[in-house]
Amino acid sequence: MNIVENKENSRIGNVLINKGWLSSEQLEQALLLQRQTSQRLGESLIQLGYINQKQLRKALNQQTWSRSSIAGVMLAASQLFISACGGGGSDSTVTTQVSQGGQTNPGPVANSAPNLDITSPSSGANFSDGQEIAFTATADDNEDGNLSQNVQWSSNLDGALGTGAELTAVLSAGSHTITATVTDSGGEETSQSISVSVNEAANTVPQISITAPVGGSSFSDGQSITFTATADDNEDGDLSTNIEWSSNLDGALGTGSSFSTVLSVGSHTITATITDSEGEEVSEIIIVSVNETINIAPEISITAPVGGNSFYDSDVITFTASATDSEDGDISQNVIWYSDIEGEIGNGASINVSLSASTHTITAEITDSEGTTTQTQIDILVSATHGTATLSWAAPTAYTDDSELDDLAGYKIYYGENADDLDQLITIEDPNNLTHVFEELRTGTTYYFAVSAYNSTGVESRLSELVNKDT
Ligand SMILES: [Ca+2]
Ligand SMILES: [Ca+2]
Ligand SMILES: [Ca+2]
Repeated sequence: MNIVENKENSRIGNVLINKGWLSSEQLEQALLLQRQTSQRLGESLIQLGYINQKQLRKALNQQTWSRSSIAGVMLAASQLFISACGGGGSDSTVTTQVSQGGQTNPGPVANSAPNLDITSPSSGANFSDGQEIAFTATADDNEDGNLSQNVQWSSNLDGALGTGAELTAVLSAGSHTITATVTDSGGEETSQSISVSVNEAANTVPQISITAPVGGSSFSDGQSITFTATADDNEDGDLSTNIEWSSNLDGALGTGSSFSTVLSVGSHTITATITDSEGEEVSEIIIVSVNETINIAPEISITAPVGGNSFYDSDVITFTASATDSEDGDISQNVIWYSDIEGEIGNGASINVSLSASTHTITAEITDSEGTTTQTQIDILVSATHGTATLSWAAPTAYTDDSELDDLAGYKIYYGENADDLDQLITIEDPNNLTHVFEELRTGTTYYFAVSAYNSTGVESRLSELVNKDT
């Protein structure tokens, strides 16, 4: 069939082109359709709408080699070339049929066109951008044998691809008509076309990851915060240096994979954004808090005395405290001391003080530079202490004029802490009592004592000589 067809094709095609009814491009398309459908060229031309049956008949009538017989057959059948072929598979069969129409000349035995078969890829195959595509074809020819190495490949988009039975090519993105063509030594050419699609590779969005700080982190006012992120892209590679950072409170923060800055107080939504070369943008968000600086209260402890200890009011008690502050350090020297009984009793890390007899709640108080005060308390018991003195004297027996003293009524004891001012008095209303014990004297002092006697009429003697006692 091919032999006959090709012979017919070239001649009918040329006739139609010469008549201006067909372009060479249309003829090429019709030949492609014919090969893919195994129909006759005339059928393909009519199916494609390039010519009508009338034009075809006229063209056939001009064929020199079998004009009359073909015309006769044509008139007898609607499917012209199926009838003309008669199902025969060789040139000679056609020639015989033609000769039945009265043509006695068998005609020249023409060179037959080569056969061509694209074996790979299959028509309609899809490939991705940049993918290497293997093209293979086989071609043989009755006269020339294997012509596979002569197959020439071309793309309607990319032009000539090369020559050979096997070819590898990377095609541009798009829908290609790939045509393989082989020409035999007689100049007969056979082509086959397939369509393949090369899909534009889709751009992928970049990826971004904030590595610091951890989302939800809190910072203090004024603290420098380091932000770090990585960004990469399938197409563009590492894009980390292009990361753009912003805060919903503070606006743009900077650009790059890592930087440090101080944020205003508040809850910040931090956005790191990367944009690839195709304009695809991806962001990651974290929330960080910046807190108002919180002053930490100072700490204080009373190191001496131990709470619950007992003292005498005569004791000098040493109070010691330790006070520290996160912000201010050791501020023990600022401790202020109070007694609930006596009020403020001193200030400093250590004080020495005597307290009145009572149960005292001692408060040590410290205030830091931010005005925050901390107190600590202990209770101590201060007991009163009393000096004692026992005073004894002899009873007088005579008045100063040596007359008998027979109405002695008692004694008066004058005493005090000042020898010149015995400001206290005890009256002993018993002339036979010659001793008195003092139990309520203040300790730590010197008391002075003198005694007088008085008679029943209240007349008092001179004072005895002064005696003293250290308590
Ligand atoms: Ca040939
Ligand atoms: Ca990309
Ligand atoms: Ca503080």
